[in-house]
Amino acid sequence: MTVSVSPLPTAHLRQLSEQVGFELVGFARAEPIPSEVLLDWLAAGCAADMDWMGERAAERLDVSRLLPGAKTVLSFVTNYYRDDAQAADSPIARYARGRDYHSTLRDKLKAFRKRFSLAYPEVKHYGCVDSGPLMEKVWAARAGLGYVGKNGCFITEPFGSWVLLATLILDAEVDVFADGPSADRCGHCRKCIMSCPTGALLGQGRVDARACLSYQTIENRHGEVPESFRVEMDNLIFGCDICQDVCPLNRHPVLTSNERFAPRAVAGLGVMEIAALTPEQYAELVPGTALARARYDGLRRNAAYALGASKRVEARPLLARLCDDPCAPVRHAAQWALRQLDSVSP
Ligand code: B12
Ligand code: SF4
Ligand code: SF4
Repeated sequence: MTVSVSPLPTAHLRQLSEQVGFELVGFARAEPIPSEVLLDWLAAGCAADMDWMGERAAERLDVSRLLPGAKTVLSFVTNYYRDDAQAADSPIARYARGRDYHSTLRDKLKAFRKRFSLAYPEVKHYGCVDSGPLMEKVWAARAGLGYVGKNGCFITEPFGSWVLLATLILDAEVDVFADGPSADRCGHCRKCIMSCPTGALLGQGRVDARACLSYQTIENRHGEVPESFRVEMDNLIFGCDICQDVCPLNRHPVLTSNERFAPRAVAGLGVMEIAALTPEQYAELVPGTALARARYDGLRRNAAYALGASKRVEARPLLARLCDDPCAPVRHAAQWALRQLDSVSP
C-alpha cells in the first residue's frame, strides 16, 4: 500500500543532509532510466567480467523495483580531496587512501535515514552506496548536482569530480525537483581522452572497463592484466586518477577536513614496500581500507607489474624472490617485471 503524504519540504531535507556532513544533496523524480543507457554498454562488453552489473539490470534501470511506489531519489555528494604530504607519491588512487569510503558514506547515510525516519515515520526508504543495484551518476545528474564528463566521472561545480556518491530512494514526493543535469562544461576539451594511457574513454562519458586501469587493478583480481596495459602501471597499484588529474575542472580542488579520508599508513608506502608486504603487515595495514577488495595477492601482483613498468633495477632481488611466490599471478607478474628490467640492464 502506498502511503499518501504531502510533499516533503526539501529545505528541511537539505538541513538534515548538512547536519550529517554531506556537502551536496539533490532531488530527482524516480522515473525509469532509458534502458539503452545501460544495456548498450553491457552489450558492447564494456562491463568486462563484472557480471553483477548485468544481473540486476532491471533494478538499475527502475528504482521502483527496489522500493515499490518510489517517487523521489535523493543523491548525496561527499568531497574526498586531500593533499597530505605523506601520501603525495602514493600509488593508490585518492579515494582509497583513507578509511574505506563505503563505511564513511554508509555511516552518513545511516545518520540521515535515522533523522529522516524520526521526522517522517510513514515514508519508506532504500539506500545505496556504490555496491547497490543503482546507477548513482545518473541520479546525481538528474538531481541537478552536476553532469557526467567525458572522463566518465561525475563533475560538480564546487568540488570537480573529487566526489563520492550515496543515493536514497523515497516512496514520497518532495516539494521541489531538480530540472536535470547541469550544463556540460567539457566543451571542446578532450584532455582526459587524450591522456588515458589505455584508451578506455570512448566519448560521451562512456568507459570501457576492460581497458580501464581502475578495473584492471581492482576488479580483475584472479587473472592477469593484459601486457599492453601493464606497461602503463608505473606507480599505479589500486585505482587510477589520471583522467581526473588532467581535468581542468579539477584545477581548484577544495580540501576536505574529514579525517576519515586522511591517508592511512598503507598510503605512505611505495611500490617496493607494497610488493614486499608480508601477510602479517597486510593484516595490520589493509583491513578497513578499500584496498581490501584487491586482496593480498592482487595488491602484490599489481605492485610487481608497477615495478616492471618503472623498470626499477633495485627491485631485482625482491622480484627474484616473488618468482617463487605460491600465488601464480604474483609469480607471473614478477617474471614479467624481471624481463622488463633485463631490457634496460641485462
Ligand atoms: C561499474 C563501476 C566502475 C567501473 C566502470 C566505470 C564506469 N564509468 O561505468 C570501473 C571499475 C572501471 C570504475 C572505475 C572508477 N570508479 Co566506479 N563505479 C562503478 C559503479 C558500481 C557503476 C557505474 C555504472 O553504472 N556504469 C555503467 C554505465 C553505463 O553507466 P554510468 O557510469 O552511469 O555512465 C553513463 C550514464 O551516466 C549516462 N549519462 C550521463 N549523464 C546522464 C544523464 C541522464 C539524465 C541519463 C538518463 C544518463 C546519463 O552516460 C554515461 C555513459 O554511457 C558506480 C556505483 C554505482 N552503483 O553507480 C561506481 C562509481 C561510478 N565509481 C566511482 C569512482 C570513484 C571510480 C573511480 C574514480 C575510482 C578510481 N580512482 O580508480 C574510477 C573512475 C573511472 C572512470 N574514468 O570512470 C564513483 C564515482 C565518482 C564520480 N565523481 O564520478 C561511483 C559513483 C561510486 C560512488 N558511490 O561514489 N567504476
Ligand atoms: S581511470 Fe585511468 S585507465 Fe580508467 S579511464 Fe581514467 S585514465 Fe583511463
Ligand atoms: S578533461 Fe576536459 S573533456 Fe575530460 S572531463 Fe575534464 S573538461 Fe571534460
